Amino acid sequence: MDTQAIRQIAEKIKDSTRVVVMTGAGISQESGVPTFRGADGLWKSFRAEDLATPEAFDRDPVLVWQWYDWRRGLIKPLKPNPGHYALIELEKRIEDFTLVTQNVDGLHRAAGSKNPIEMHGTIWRVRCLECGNTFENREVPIKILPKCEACGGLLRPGVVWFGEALDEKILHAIYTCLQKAQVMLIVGTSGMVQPAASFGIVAKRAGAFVAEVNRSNTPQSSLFDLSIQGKAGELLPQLVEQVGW
Ligand code: BV8
Ligand code: ZN
Repeated sequence: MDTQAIRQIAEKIKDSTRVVVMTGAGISQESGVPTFRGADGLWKSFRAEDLATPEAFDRDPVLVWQWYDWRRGLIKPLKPNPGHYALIELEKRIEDFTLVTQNVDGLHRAAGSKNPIEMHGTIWRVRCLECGNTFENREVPIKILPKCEACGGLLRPGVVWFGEALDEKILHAIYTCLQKAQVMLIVGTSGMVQPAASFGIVAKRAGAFVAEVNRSNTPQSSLFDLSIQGKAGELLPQLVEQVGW
């Protein structure tokens, strides 16, 4: 455990009022949610291009819904882990704290995060392709193919697929907080998916101290001020303790 590095980040956080944290699938791994590209990867038996795209849904909505239904069933009983809860502590104590997550599992909200920016949406919301109605749906299993109660139209998962643009307002909010951040933590992401993968550099160029928390080195590790290796569920609570509020 790199205590020196944790101490260094803790000092930066202690002296800051504007902190942004971005998380990826790695922060949910210790809750039992398979990551996307790791050995236990969700993608293991499927390729992203096969399922998490609008073309795939047009081609075979039943297969795509079977995959999401399987993931929802997997995630439903899972609980946040100490890594999620450590971020709640930061949220409580830092004047201007923003949590951005690539994850669609809903575990940050379940842990009590007040206003996580779920930039890729959430697996617990659905959207009607006919009337655009979006609403929460936690049915497991979900009836395939699910239909809109309002208009009978086909529902799709309320997530952002590859090849789909992110919500403009969400992107604007993210870039605004990246521009003013004094510290950015990047937790549990392989840095493979854009535009999320560029956020660390955007914050760094705007003057933030950027630290990566990941079980292993990533292609981006050398771009940041610090990169500490270890499990988010262990390192983040240590970091909060080190700040010593
Ligand atoms: C867009 C929702 C433009 C769906 C997801 C070529 C170059 C650049 C970009 C592109 C390109 N070709 C295509 C693109 C664009 C594409 C993209 O980036 N593709 C990649 C694959 C190359 N991006 C898009 O399409 C985005 N939209 O660009 O729009 C546009 C503009 C106008 C008009 C039209 C289009 C939209 C991308 C959103 C995709 N949706 N999710 C769903 O989940 O079903 S992305 C998906 O990947 C998840 O959200 C996930 O969170 C995310 C990123 O993965 P990670 O979170 O990093 O997970 P991964 O498994 O990879 O890594 C886990 C990490 O955790 C590892 O590093 C591991 O070491 C670590 N770890 C594991 N355990 C722990 C741990 N760390 C700490 N503790 C632990 N215990
Ligand atoms: Zn509808």
